[in-house]
Amino acid sequence: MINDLFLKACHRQHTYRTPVWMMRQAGRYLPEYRAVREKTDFLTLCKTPELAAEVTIQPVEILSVDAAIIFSDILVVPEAMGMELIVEEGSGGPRFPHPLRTTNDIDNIQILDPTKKLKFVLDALSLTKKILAGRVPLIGFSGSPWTLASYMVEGHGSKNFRFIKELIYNEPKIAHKLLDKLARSVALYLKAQIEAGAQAVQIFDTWGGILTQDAFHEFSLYYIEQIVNELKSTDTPVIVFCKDCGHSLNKISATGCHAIGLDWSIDIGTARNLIGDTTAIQGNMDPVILYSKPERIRYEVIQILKKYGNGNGHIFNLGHGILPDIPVDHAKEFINAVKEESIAFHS
Ligand code: 1CP
Repeated sequence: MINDLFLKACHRQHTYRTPVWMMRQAGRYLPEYRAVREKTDFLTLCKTPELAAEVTIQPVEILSVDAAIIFSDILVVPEAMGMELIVEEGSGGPRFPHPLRTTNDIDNIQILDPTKKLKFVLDALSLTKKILAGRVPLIGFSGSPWTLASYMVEGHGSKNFRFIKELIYNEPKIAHKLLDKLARSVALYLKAQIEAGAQAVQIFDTWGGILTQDAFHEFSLYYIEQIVNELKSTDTPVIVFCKDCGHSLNKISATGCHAIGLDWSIDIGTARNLIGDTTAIQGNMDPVILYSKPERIRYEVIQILKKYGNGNGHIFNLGHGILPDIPVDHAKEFINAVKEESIAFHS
């Protein structure tokens, strides 16, 4: 491994500077990604290992990030469990035309066999790892059971999540049945990704923050903890990113994950004090700051480095995915600023 800063930071070991990567770093803001997408629809790109590997490596070559994240999507999991998935070009976005709305629908959902149904992701990981040849570590990922269930029951992104909330409040046992199937499936999926070459895995709980604290613990974090436990024997770093869940950092840390992903709504210094030096922290610049002038981007990077303070266990990232129309030069300034300015904090 030529650059293992990211893996060292996950384990809270000493590094000479803070490693940095960006959620959604393979994406539309890169002209090279748009060139591939002009010739290929989104799901074909996900399902063709050579193309997925190509776009996974683009930000490593163009921006020199310290980790690659496999190009895929969280929504291939419900598709592999038997749901039809449609991704429309343009503003439509991904959707499930037949969302889960009855007990029968939920009973029909099959536990995932990743080696059969998501072999394309595993093949993409093996191929990408081979091409990377140790330049940077490769991250695998999955949606959390709660976030996947939200899409499966709503059918698409939602403003108030009426249907999934109706399910947890009116039929909690049935909601738990679905979440249990998803937790087993995600654990099998992430184990298979690790076997295929993923050197760390991230669980995206994009919609954990729409719940009350109690409901978050019961319907989201409980299942994330099951998955973290299942992965312990692999000794592979697990990053848990629950967006808008600053209220539960101690509980997230108690799952035994190696790193907590932070969104920008919580001060990273406060988060570090709360968690103590037991769990690494990943984050947390507001992705919208990348629209501002390069000098301002650098200033904001320095503020986060100062708030985290001296020492190990910080993986720099945005607080959510990079937006599709960010100028590439601004993304480069972000990466370079972290690399240059963080050395002072690692004496
Ligand atoms: O090319 C395109 O225009 C499609 C846009 C796109 C991309 C680039 C989608 C559709 N997915 C992706 C890739 C993707 N998705 C990655 C790639 C690896 C990387 O570089 O980071 C990852 C990690 C994801 C994960 C993902 N998909 C999440 C969790 C992270 C997050 O952003 O909160 C979620 C919620 C999705 C669902 C999804 N996929 C795509 C869209 C537009 C959405 C959001 C749907 C909605 O809520 O309406």
